[in-house]
Amino acid sequence: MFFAKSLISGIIDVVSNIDPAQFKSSDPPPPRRPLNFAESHDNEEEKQFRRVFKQLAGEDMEVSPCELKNILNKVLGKHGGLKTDGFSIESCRSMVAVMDSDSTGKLGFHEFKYMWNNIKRWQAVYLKYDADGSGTINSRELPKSFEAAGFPLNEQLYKLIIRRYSDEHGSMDFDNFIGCLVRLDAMCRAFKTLDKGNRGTIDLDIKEWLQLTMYS
Ligand SMILES: [Ca+2]
Ligand SMILES: [Ca+2]
Ligand SMILES: [Ca+2]
Repeated sequence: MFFAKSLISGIIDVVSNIDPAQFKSSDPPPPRRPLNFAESHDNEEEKQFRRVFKQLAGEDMEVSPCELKNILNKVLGKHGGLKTDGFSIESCRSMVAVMDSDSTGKLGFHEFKYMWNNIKRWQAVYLKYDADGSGTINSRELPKSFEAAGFPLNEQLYKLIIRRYSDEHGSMDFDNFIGCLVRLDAMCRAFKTLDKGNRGTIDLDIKEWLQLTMYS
């Protein structure tokens, strides 16, 4: 009982001095539309992205957690300036879950493109705010990098994130950084969707709470 009490008051402490209006979670992915790979209004870049997506996603035209893992490890692990021990299947399952707005269990073109653009942006943030050039984001570098990514949090939340995503020396490597931001972005979007009157609070019953937390 004591544990539960202190846990809850801890959460309330953390939440009470946070203003969700400050968070710049990116716009949600546009609703699913029929995939027609010759959409006439596409510019060259979009066409190229569609071609690449077709190859990555395979016959079902959707990116599964396993496909996502291969893509991320192939493409992102190659950058010399960042350290990573590779994206795990568990972290890819989590990223797919929080991005899967149409509940197919995989990422369709728009869901994938949205996440990919965010990852590219956050990769640039990671490299820029790795001030000591260690290839990882330490606890001093974390606040500025998260602010630059659009999420000014408070000290308590940074501590909690370090506990969950960093190693025992407080350093966050690239796959953890991306996994954390994909989740943070998705959770902020979920909050904004549920907070219909922009009151800064939401009401959830147990089923809604579990729906939100168990598929993430
Ligand atoms: Ca696939
Ligand atoms: Ca999906
Ligand atoms: Ca560093």
